[in-house]
Amino acid sequence: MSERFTPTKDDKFSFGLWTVGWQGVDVFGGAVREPVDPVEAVHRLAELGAAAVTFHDDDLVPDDATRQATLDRFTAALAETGLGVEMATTNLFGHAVFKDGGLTANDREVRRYALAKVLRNIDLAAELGAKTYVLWGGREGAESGASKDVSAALDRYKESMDLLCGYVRDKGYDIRFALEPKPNEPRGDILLPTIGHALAFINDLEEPDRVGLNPEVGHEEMAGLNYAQGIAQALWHGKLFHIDLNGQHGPRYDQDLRFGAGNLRGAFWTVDVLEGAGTGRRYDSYVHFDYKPARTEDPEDVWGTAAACMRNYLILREKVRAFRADPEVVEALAAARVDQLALPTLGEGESLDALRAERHDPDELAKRGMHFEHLDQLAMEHLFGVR
Ligand code: DIG
Ligand code: MN
Ligand code: MN
Repeated sequence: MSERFTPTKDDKFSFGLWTVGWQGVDVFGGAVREPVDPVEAVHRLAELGAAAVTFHDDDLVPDDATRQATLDRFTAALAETGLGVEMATTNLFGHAVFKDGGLTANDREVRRYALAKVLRNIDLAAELGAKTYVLWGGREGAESGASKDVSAALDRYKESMDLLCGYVRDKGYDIRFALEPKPNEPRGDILLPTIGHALAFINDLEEPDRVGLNPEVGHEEMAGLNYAQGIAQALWHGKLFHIDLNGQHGPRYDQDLRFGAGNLRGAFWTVDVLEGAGTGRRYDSYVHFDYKPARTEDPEDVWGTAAACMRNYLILREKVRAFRADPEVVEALAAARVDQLALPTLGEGESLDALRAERHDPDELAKRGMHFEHLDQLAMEHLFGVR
């Protein structure tokens, strides 16, 4: 493979242990691959050029009997490779106890167990230097209306988030929380299903500044939404704390394809937004992948899929930079009046009366073409690799 798209730690790529460790299970079939030792994952990902790893508690320390020995081996591997732990999260979805969720389970004892499980892994996250703690409420939801009092569930979600923020504050941990929306699967309908729902929820927390988003490509696309537009709004709110990149072909089951292997145009615009998209509001945290190597792949192929996630990002980043630097694109952006959108509608010190006194001819205004298709064709030709 060419040196041109070889990742380095400066690219800040990171992977969940559960990704390369995915055993290929699906609803209709069991494991096709053996579990991957977290220590092997650290070494292999470091060799591929990743900068960090992330984990659920159960990915790394599933039981107390081996907890300390595993942590000793894991931290030794981090030291040997220079890989960091940039994010951690809790598995509140795998064990049967969470069949009706964790933090919003109807069963109060389950909620208390879930909260304690999160608190324990926050301590470990802080110990390992993670600065982001993700909460994906995959089981927080329902299949039927009467079974879940949504208002009460949101009260409990808020209660938990406020308690967790208070805990991090009192402990002095340098950790921020990132909520990960998803519309459905495994629950029929999941609470906080999209970026918009999660942003609104965060506003009602006691310490909203401690909570942001970890949007995943496939989850917004499952809801029929535009991921690039969603993360642009999250950036606008100052809430894009983390990202889960992967691939998805629109509204269907959660495919968790390697990055770039789903909606490729969407991946191009996603990288454009993350890189600053001309607006300068760029994402400067880890480029994290949450994908699942296909069931068809053998253990060695899995590492190739991880390399491909990073390679696809670097290829698209080069294309996006070429697009933004292309003089014909600069011209086409001006013709599309994209720069005019950055101008306040009301002039400095201008009164609304002055604005209302202006006379406009809407029929004349309507004749102004926007030339968007030419601009989009240029983008596609960069994506095709012919510019
Ligand atoms: C699934 O999209 C979720 C879980 O893998 C995990 O809780 C989170 C981590 O980013 N994404
Ligand atoms: Mn995810
Ligand atoms: Mn997913």
